[in-house]
Amino acid sequence: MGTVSELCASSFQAFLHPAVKDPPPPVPDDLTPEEQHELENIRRRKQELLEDIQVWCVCVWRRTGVCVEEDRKNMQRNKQVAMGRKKFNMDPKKGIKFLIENDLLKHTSSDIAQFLYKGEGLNKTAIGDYLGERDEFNLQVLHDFVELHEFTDLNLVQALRQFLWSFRLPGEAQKIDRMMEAFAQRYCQCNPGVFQSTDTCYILSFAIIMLNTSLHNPNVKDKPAVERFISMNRGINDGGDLPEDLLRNLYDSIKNEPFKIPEDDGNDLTHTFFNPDREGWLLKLGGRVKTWKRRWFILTDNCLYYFEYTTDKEPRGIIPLENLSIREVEDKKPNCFELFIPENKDQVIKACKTEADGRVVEGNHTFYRISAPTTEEKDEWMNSIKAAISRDPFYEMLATRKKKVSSMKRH
Ligand code: 4IP
Repeated sequence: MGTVSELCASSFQAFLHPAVKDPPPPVPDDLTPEEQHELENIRRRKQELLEDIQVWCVCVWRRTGVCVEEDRKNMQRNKQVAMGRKKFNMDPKKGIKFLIENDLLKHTSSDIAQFLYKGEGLNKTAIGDYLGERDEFNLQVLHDFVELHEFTDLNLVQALRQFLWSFRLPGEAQKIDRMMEAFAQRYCQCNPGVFQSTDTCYILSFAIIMLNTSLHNPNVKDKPAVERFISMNRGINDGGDLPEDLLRNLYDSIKNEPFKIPEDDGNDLTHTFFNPDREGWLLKLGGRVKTWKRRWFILTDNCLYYFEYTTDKEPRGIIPLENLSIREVEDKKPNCFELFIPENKDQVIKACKTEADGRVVEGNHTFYRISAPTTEEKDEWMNSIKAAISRDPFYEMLATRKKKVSSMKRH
């Protein structure tokens, strides 16, 4: 006996190409009329069954045919989605464009937000980069993305944990500002009445992130106690104080469990907000007179100080890093880098120095060229200085908001 599929195949062939019907075999005449009648019934039934089988086989064939086609299409689609994800991880905008062009994603902010929120196979740094973009469409995606988070009845630390885990916060201050603003708005929308304003929520969120760093980064020696956390956040609720219980709970939550940062490669929030200060010997080129001097450098408080000896109490010079940029440069001296004012060649950098007679005067440098003893030290100094430079806007952002909320009390 043939298999079902063989039977189907032959029946199907028979259905498509019906053979010229042979006349039915004669009914044996040694049968009784009842038996002859029975035989005819059996033959008719057989014929009906054969026809049913043929119809059934066509359906099966059609269905199987469609399935195969659908499987093929699905496989193709999955392949393209995987390719889209890869492209997204390398270049988020290109990846989204590819997915839209191939009808794998609708060109609407809500569909893209869903795609990012689901995040399947997506790199969280790439998600953060896409959400941080400033154009109108991306801002709408950011808005829709944040709306997908459900923060109702979560305390601020729980909500931050969820939010900061859904993508990797980019390092750029303006991007962080937009994202944290969107977060604060959503949190207040889900939990009306907890804070007087979204600014309060925003400021407290930053305070919590910084607390996380202070408590869990081994480079930060000064671990604030809960009282300090409470006093640091005085007056942030539109001029009034937040309930102490609420602040204590948030403090304990962070103390007991640090934030988890996606794709933690060491360049995390901890490093964004607090960088361990650096000190060491470097060579510095003079301003007007181009002589190299070996100086003891200390990086702290967003300034670079240099001393003649490590034991000197007064620095020979102070370079505030605000508004400066840093780049690697080639020189006869090895491992050189330079501090400069971006897009400005001739402007003298705001800095001060101590003259030989003890007078403190303004510096004369349009750039500060510095040489490190080794490539590694050059990289470390450059990274620390870069972080110190980029750290400043956070404080500015926060200071602006703090001013705003504390002024509310007076009006
Ligand atoms: C000096 O050269 C030193 O390099 C000074 O560095 C430097 O001041 C002077 O720059 C430069 O003229 P001489 O000692 O050979 O005279 P330091 O102060 O570390 O000794 P900076 O501003 O780099 O501190 P000008 O710009 O003053 O010429």
